Amino acid sequence: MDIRPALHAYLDWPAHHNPTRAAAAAVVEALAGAAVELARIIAAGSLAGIGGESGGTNPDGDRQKYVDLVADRLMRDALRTAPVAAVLSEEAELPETLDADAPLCVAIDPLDGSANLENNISVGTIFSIRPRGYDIISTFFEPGTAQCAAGCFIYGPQTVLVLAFDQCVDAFTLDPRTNQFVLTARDLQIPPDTAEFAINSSNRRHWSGAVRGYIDDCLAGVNGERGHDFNMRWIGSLVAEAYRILVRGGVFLYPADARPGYREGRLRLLYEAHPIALIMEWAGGAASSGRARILELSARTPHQRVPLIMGSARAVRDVDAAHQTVEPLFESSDAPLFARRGLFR
Ligand code: FBP
Repeated sequence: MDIRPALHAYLDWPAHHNPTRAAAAAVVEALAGAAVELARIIAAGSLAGIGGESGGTNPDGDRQKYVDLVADRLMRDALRTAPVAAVLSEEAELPETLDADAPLCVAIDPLDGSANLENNISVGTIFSIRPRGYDIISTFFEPGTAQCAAGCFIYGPQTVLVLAFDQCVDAFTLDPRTNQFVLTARDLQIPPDTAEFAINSSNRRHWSGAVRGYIDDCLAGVNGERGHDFNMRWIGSLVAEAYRILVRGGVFLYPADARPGYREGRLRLLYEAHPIALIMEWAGGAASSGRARILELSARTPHQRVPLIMGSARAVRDVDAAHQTVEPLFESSDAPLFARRGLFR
């Protein structure tokens, strides 16, 4: 007999003890409903008739695909049915107020890495849930420790929900026969040590000395400071990288680099780094900018970027240590993140 609970049963059980938890459960369920529909559309690929670019750009200037807009609409519509005061989406300039009296705020990347779809590579929806503060908009500018739950849907060979909830990280697989997410891995734990790193090394010449030093040591293998050989992976899809790390450990780096527009890294703090950092930490791993714990950072703008190093705790600690011993490459930069009163000083 299959005794693995479906998402609804998993979320339902102690809901009445804690109103914030019950509200967060309702948000997760609403998003899961939208994810079922989005998974169906993604699986149909060009047959779904939403390939190609919409002609618009998102607030970061990335060209939007039709499927980005479809994902945004699906997730927003779902959140309207849940106790959500405001939603901040990657696809819109500013947060949208839904029900000002509702207890939660949600930041969401409706379809992360949509460029990967052309190559049939896994993509995802990433979400971050936090209790609404007195002022709705300022809620989004609280540090990542304010999150009460977070997760990501991965649309790949299987559609999987990774959920950080009740201080625990569990994984659910979408059963296409019932359209239900079913618990398939409980209490994921990231091994503290790893022999696998992930970085886009085509940017090596733009990296800081700290990142270059760390990766050079990994590449030196048994002859380097780490004392063992490393394997390398780079999928170019944040949710897929995070899931691999949850399953078998590893360290992922998307650092700041010297390219124009990358002085604060590439990934967005509110709907990429914060939720993924919560997942990492609750699974026993770590997430850092190299200079600070991601969960202690607050955004100054809705679409703020941040360097992200995440994964096995000791590897993240080693990257942090490299940042402490090597002078920052961007010392003279006027980028706020590195300025004297920036986030990291
Ligand atoms: P978008 O948010 O712009 O869709 O892209 C994010 C992302 O695809 C991440 O998932 C991935 O980690 C990163 O970009 C890859 O970046 P690059 O192409 O610079 O290696």
